[in-house]
Amino acid sequence: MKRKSFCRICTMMCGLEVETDGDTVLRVSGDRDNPLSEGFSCFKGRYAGELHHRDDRLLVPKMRKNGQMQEVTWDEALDDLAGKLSRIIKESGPDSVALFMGGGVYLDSAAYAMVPSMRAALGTRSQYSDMSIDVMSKGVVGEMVAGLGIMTRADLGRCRMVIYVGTNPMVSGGHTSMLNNPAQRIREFTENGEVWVLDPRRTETAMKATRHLVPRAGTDYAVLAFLVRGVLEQGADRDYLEAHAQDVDRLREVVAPYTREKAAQISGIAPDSLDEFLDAVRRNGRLSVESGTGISLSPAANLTHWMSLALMVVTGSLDMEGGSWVNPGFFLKLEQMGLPPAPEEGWRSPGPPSRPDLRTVAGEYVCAALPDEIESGNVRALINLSGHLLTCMPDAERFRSALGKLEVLMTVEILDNTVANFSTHALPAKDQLERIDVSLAVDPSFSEVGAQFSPAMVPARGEARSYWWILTELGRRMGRDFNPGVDPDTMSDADVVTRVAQGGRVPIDTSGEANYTLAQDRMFGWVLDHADKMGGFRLAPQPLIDQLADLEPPSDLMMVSRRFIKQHNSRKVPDRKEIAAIYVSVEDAEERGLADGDVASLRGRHGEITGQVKIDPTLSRGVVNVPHGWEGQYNVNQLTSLSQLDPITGMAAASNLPVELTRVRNSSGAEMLPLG
Ligand SMILES: Nc1nc2c(c(=O)[nH]1)N[C@H]1C(S)=C(S)[C@@H](COP(=O)(O)OP(=O)(O)OC[C@H]3O[C@@H](n4cnc5c(=O)[nH]c(N)nc54)[C@H](O)[C@@H]3O)O[C@H]1N2
Ligand SMILES: Nc1nc2c(c(=O)[nH]1)N[C@H]1C(S)=C(S)[C@@H](COP(=O)(O)OP(=O)(O)OC[C@H]3O[C@@H](n4cnc5c(=O)[nH]c(N)nc54)[C@H](O)[C@@H]3O)O[C@H]1N2
Ligand code: SF4
Ligand SMILES: [Mo]
Repeated sequence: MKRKSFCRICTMMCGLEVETDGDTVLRVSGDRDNPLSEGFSCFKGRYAGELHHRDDRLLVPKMRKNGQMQEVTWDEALDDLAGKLSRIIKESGPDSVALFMGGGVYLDSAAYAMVPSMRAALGTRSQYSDMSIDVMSKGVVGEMVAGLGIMTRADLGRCRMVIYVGTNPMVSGGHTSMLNNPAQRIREFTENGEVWVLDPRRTETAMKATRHLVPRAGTDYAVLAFLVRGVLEQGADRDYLEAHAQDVDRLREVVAPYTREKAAQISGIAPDSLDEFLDAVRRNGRLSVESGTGISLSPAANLTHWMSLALMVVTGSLDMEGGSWVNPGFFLKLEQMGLPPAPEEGWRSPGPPSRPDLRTVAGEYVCAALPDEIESGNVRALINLSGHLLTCMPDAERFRSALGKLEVLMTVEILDNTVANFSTHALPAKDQLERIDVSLAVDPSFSEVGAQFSPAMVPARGEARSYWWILTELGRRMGRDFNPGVDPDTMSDADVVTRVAQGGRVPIDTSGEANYTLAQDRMFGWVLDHADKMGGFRLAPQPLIDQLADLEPPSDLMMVSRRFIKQHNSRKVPDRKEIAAIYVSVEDAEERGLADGDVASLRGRHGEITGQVKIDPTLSRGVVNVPHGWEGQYNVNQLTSLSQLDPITGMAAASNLPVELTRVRNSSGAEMLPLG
C-alpha cells in the first residue's frame, strides 16, 4: 500500500510517499503532488523506513537499577519516576525539576503542544531548550531592533536579491527560513534576480548562486556594514526610513568606518568584489538577507544579525513585498498575540540562582547555565524531551560530568542510544511513521502560512507509546494535570492531534489522508505595525554598538560549523563518505604536510581533537571543519567552552573558534573516499 505523509526530521517537512506491506515499510520517497516540496526529499527522509526497522530502536522502557539500565514495564518506569520527581519537588521545590526541549520533541505535535501546560503543572522555572544552543541571536537582536524576535525570509517569487550569509540551504534546508525544494528555488531566484552567498566554504548553495564571496570566518558583519554604509549614501528607501525607522543617523555613524578598504581588509574580500556587491544591492532595491548557524553559533552572531536587519531596513525591504517577510505561523499566529514591543535590551530576566548573570531568553534559561545549576544542587532532575545531550551541548565533558550528577535524568527517545543509556529512565516514543501529526512547532519557518497533516503509516513497534501519552500519564501519576482536557484512558492519538490542529488559522482535515492546508497569502505590514508602536525599528541599539567595539579579530585558522546532507545533528544515515574527520583545506594541508588519512591534532583554547584528516577542496584557506553530532573522539563540542559565552545572549560560541592544527603522524590507515 502506498500512502502520503510528510517528513518530520527537519523543518522543511517535505511531502513523502510511504509504501508499506502490513507492518513493514518497503520504501519512502518524495511526494510529487506535495505543493511545498514538489517531489523533493533527501536521504534522511527516505531513510525513515530503515530507521523505523533498525535493531537499535528503543522498544521497551528502561530504568537504572543497581547502576545498570534494565528493561522494565511502563508501570514500573512511570511510577518510579513519578515518585522520585514528586519527592524532589517536595524537598527542593519545583525549580529543582528542569525541562530540556531537544530536536525530537519539536516535530511531534501532540507532545510539543503540551510542553507549556506541563511546565505550568510542574511549576518549574527551569526550562531549557535547543534555542540557546542554536538561534539566540535572531531572537535577542530581533527584540532589540524590531521589538520582537522575528525570523525573516525572502518573499519567494518576487524577491530579486537574496543574500545567504553562513547558511547552506542546499544541505540544511535553511536555518529559520525553510527553502523547500532548495535547488529549484535557487534556480528561480537566479533566473529572476540574483543570489549572493557569503561563506568561507564553496558550499552546495554557493555553487548554484549568482556570486560567491569568500570572507574570513567571522567577518561578515564588516561586509554588511559596508553595504549599509553604501546604501545610506546612495539608494536608501527614504520614505520607508522616514516612516518606520529611528536612529538612522546613529547607524550612519556606526557604519562610517566600514569603507571598501576597511571592509576588504577585515573580510579578505577584494575591494572590487565589494563594489560589485554594493552595485547589485543598489540595482535590485529590495532584498532578503538570510543567515544560519555559521553566524548564530559564532562570536559575531549579534553583530552580523544586526547588520542583516539594518540592510533590510535601509533598502526598505523588511516586511515589504518583493523583499523579506515574517511568517507569523499557521498555529502560532504571532501577529494576533497583542505582544507589546520589547524594550531595547529585550525581554530579559535574571538567570537561575547559580547564574543570574545568564539572563533568560523568551522566558527560558540558557543551556550554558545548566551545569552550574546541577552542580550547585538547584537542579536535581532533568526531563530530557529528546535531545542528544552528549553531542549537542558546549563543553561536552563538563556537561557529561554535570548530567551524571543528576538524581533523575529522564529521556524520551526512539533510539536505544548512548543518551538513553546515560539516563536513569529511558522511555520509548513512537517514531514519525508510527504517529499521526500536524506541523506545529516550526510553522513560522515555513515558506507559506500553511500546515501539513499526516496519519500514521504503520503501527508502533514493541512497546513504544505516543509521546503525549507518556508525558500525560507521568503527570497523572504525580497527581498533576500536564495536559488539561486530554484523558489518556479515553482519547486516541487522532483525538489529541485533531484537538491540536483546531488551533490553526483555518480548519485542517485530520480525518483521512495526508494533506497540506494553505491558510492565506503571505502577510505583510504586521511587523512594521509592531515596530511603529515603538517609533520604528531601533537601528542602533547601544549593547550592540558596545559589542562591535569589543570584537576580537579573526585568527589565521578558524574552526567553523558545517552540516552534511546525510546527517541531522546526531542522527545519521550510514554513509562511507560523510565520515567524522578533521576537514582541512588544500592550502592548509599543504602548509602542514598533511595528506588524507594522516593523524593531526586540532587544538582550540579549551580543548583538543586528535583524529584523521580529510582534505576538502571546498574549504578556503584558514577554515577547518569538524562536523557536529559525533560522539567520542570527534565530538566537536570538546573544543567549545562554557567560559566563552556571548555577553549579551549567554550562548557558547560553537563556530568560528581560533584553532591550531598540527600533524601527529602519517596515515591512520583508514580508507578515505573522495567527498561529493
Ligand atoms: N558544536 C556544535 N554544537 C551544536 C551545533 C553545531 O553546529 N555545532 N548545532 C546546534 C544546533 S543548531 C542544534 S538544533 C542542536 C541539536 O541538538 P539535538 O536536538 O539534541 O540534536 P538531534 O541530533 O537532532 O537530537 C534529537 C534526538 O531526538 C531523537 N529523535 C529523532 N526522531 C525522534 C522522534 O520522532 N521522536 C522522539 N521522541 N525522538 C526522536 C534522536 O534519536 C536524537 O537523539 O545542537 C547544537 N549544538
Ligand atoms: N542535512 C542537514 N540538515 C539540517 C541539519 C543537519 O544537521 N543536517 N540541522 C538542522 C538544524 S538543527 C539547523 S539549526 C539548520 C542549520 O542550517 P544552516 O545554518 O544552513 O547550517 P549549515 O549547513 O551548517 O550552514 C552553515 C554555513 O555557515 C558557514 N559559515 C561558518 N562560519 C561562517 C562565517 O563566519 N561566515 C559565513 N559567511 N559563513 C560561515 C559554513 O561554512 C556553512 O556553510 O539545519 C537544519 N537542517
Ligand atoms: S529535507 Fe530531508 S530531512 Fe528535511 S524534511 Fe525533507 S526529507 Fe525530511
Ligand atoms: Mo538547530
